[in-house]
Amino acid sequence: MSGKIITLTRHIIEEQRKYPAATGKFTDLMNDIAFAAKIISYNVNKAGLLDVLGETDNINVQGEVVKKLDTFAHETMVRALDHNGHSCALASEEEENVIEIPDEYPLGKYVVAFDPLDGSSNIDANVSVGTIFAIYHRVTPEGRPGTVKDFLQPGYKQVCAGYVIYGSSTMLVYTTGNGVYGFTLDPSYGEFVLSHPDIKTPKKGKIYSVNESYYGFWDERVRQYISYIKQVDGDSGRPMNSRYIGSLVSDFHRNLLYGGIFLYPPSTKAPSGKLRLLYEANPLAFIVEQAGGKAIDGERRILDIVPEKLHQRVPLYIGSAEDVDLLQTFLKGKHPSQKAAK
Ligand code: AHM
Ligand code: MG
Repeated sequence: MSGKIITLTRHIIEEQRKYPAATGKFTDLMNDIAFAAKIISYNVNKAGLLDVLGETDNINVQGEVVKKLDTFAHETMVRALDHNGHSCALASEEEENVIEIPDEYPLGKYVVAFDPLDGSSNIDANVSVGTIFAIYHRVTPEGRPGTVKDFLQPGYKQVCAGYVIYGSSTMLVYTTGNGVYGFTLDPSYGEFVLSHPDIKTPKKGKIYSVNESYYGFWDERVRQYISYIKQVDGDSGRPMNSRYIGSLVSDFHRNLLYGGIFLYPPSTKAPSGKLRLLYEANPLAFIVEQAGGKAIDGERRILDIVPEKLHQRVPLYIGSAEDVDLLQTFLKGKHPSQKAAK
């Protein structure tokens, strides 16, 4: 053991030193996200104790009932990020419009889009939930508040993407395009400590994660793929193993470490799927690609999609490269087993 403890702050500072033009603003911004994550983590962990569970009367922009902890996580992120002069606007799953920086605070060169507490419908059952974030450079002129235009950039332009998973331990995983790094929160001294350096996802995995109750609402080709990976054929490693928590960060995190594929296909009920491009699909796509995996919407690379709306939904197929490739072969109708079925 080297005895070297690398905290998140140290890691970011050392990474930023590689860029002589770095101003320190990005380091500040990441520290603010980490601070928010610690507060959210603390509150998620004691949720049942503090009577913070249960539903508020509000309906969010997606038409879903907002849990109290969603609201808390949203407010925590906004309060942590709005005053340090690194951002010119924020966007949250819980807020229909772009969140402006209050007049009394300086404006910065970044925008941050986030899902403050993803998977929150599972919280009452103690299932792991997460915060997902994506950071971009603004594209509108400096000195003025940011606008929605700053957020409607394709995912490959992300400066940084990450998530925090509030699980059996709290972990922050992020990339700036130089590999994927995971930090585990040490609750005794409140620091994120590097525990997973340079995460790589297996080229091929064993796990598939999808809400199979929608089977009857999917396109035939998606059904054919799912039927195929469930067939018994030891030589090709089938059947694959089904794992679905219904909490994106948890499903994604497990598959990132173990290998496999997560699917949220379009259906006749939800023609664009359910997940949101800006603060769910894009950040996870950036991370998976940096870990050697792939993410597509069925036809396109997720990171190439130019968003049209802040809360745009997108079908998502994400995971190990070979598993995503196989799925794509099915979506194109080009797998030999599909011809045999005709
Ligand atoms: P949320 O952002 O309202 O929490 O919804 C997103 C969640 C994801 O975490 C998860 O992957 C998905 O919804 C599960 O959806 P479904 O219940 O349709 O399988
Ligand atoms: Mg969400």
